[in-house]
Amino acid sequence: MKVQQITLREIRMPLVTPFETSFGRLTDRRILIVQVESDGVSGWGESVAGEGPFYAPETVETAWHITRDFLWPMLKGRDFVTAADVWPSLAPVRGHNMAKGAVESAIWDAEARQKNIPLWKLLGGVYKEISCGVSIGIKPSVEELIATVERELAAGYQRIKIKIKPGNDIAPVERLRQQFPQIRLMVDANSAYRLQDWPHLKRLEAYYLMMIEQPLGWDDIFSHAELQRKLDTPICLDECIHSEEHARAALDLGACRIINIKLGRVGGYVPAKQIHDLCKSRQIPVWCGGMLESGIGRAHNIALSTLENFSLPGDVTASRRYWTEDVITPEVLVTKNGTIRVPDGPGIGYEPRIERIEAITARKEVLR
Ligand code: OSB
Ligand code: MG
Repeated sequence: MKVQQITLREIRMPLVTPFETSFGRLTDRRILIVQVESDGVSGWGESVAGEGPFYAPETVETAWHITRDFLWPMLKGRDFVTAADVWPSLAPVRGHNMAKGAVESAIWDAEARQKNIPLWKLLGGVYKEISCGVSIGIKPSVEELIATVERELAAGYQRIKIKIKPGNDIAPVERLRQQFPQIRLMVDANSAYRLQDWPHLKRLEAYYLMMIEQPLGWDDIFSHAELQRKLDTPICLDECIHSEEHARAALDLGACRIINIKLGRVGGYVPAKQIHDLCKSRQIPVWCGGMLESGIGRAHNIALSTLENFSLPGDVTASRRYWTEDVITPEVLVTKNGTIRVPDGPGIGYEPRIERIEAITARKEVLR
């Protein structure tokens, strides 16, 4: 398969409610959408690069620059046997996984559409329905947090993750546990703590959390190993894991017992599957993380979540939790049991709404 053209679009989407993490508060999203043309078929991908370099070093601007000036020249004119050959061909570019992941996943979508099969089947997925949890941002008050958790549980979601930061951690977790003694509960610190905070983090163990996600430095696997030795609660790594090599290091060092996989953070389906397979061989469960994606990224997360070792509920949720109007049809829906039924249409299984996308496009560039 050849890629004849790539269209880059930056779309703007206001969030239904602001999303606050230990690294910032977000009200509107800027999202880079990638449309590839391959042998008469369009494939779609989404970069999870943020508005600023606060979750990871990449931004919308860097992803645009790297895609236009480096990735596209490496792909142009090449003939790939399958989308799986794309990722190794981008290896000369170091890092910039969010740029790579958007392009690579779009080409996987194109291949599945050319073969007229669902992407999840092309990937070797096994689940027809995936389990969903929610990620809840830091709220102005514990009352508001409790009300939000109540609403998400009523909607059927199978596990609750709340964002924490120093000064906003033990108290909300304690209150949630009093109110909901039975739920599957976890926290995500987005790298807000230091290793010397370990006695404080240890206090969270009173509330039998499923896991503590990314408590320490975004690129500090080593300190997580020391922290995990001090905790009984499993650590889940997110920010730290950019490749199969990182996953191997983390597991060999004992830095975590669970890994969150995000397509964009690792650079696409090929590295995501490598990490998935490695974890499976070590009996380490994985789950699919989310990055406040539009429907296109959401659809890719659903496809990825069908791989066998995605055995814990992911942060993959209904479109309407984030958007009044999504860019795909149908929108992503969640069942009363907190699951998403995996679509059977070709490619990502949802159709991009091109007029809607065009209407919210702030800039566009066609690479030929
Ligand atoms: O750490 O998982 C994270 C959103 C933006 C950046 C980082 C993270 C998140 C989330 C949101 O937790 C998950 C979602 O998309 O629902
Ligand atoms: Mg996280």
